[in-house]
Amino acid sequence: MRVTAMVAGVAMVLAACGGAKTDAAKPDSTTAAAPAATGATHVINMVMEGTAYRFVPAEIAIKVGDKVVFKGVSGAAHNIVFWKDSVPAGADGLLTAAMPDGTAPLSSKMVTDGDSTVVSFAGMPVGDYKMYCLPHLAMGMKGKITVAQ
Ligand SMILES: [Cu+2]
Repeated sequence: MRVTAMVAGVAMVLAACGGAKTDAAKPDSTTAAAPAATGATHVINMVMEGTAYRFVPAEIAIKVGDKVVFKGVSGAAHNIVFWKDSVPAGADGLLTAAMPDGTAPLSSKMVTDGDSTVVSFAGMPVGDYKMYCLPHLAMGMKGKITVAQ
C-alpha cells in the first residue's frame, strides 16, 4: 500500500511538471518572433570618452518599422537594456523578442568594440523607450528612443 501511494505521488508530480511545460510552450507576446523592420536604419554609437560612457546620440526620434543599429565603438563592452516601467504598454514582450540574442528580458547581448546589435521597432507601440547600458549605468550611460507613427 505504501509503495502504491508513493508511485501515485510521483505520477502527480510528473503530471504537474508536464502541465507546466505545456503552458510555457504556448505562444504569447514574449515568445513570438519579431516582425521584420521595413523602415529607416538609425545608428547609435556606444562610446567611452575619457571616463564618460555614452550612447551617441543619446536621444533619437524614429518611426514604427525603423530599426536601430547599436555599434560598439570604444569602452570594451556595452549592452542595451530598456526600463520595464518606462516602455509603452504592450512593448516589453515585443522588445524582448526583438533582441533574440539578449541575456535577459528587455536586454540585448553584450556588444564589444567593433561589434553591433540591431533592434527592430517594427510593430512597436509609439512612445518613449528609455534605455541604459548595464555595465555603465553608474557612469550615466542612458538614452531614449522616441517612436512615432
Ligand atoms: Cu556601456
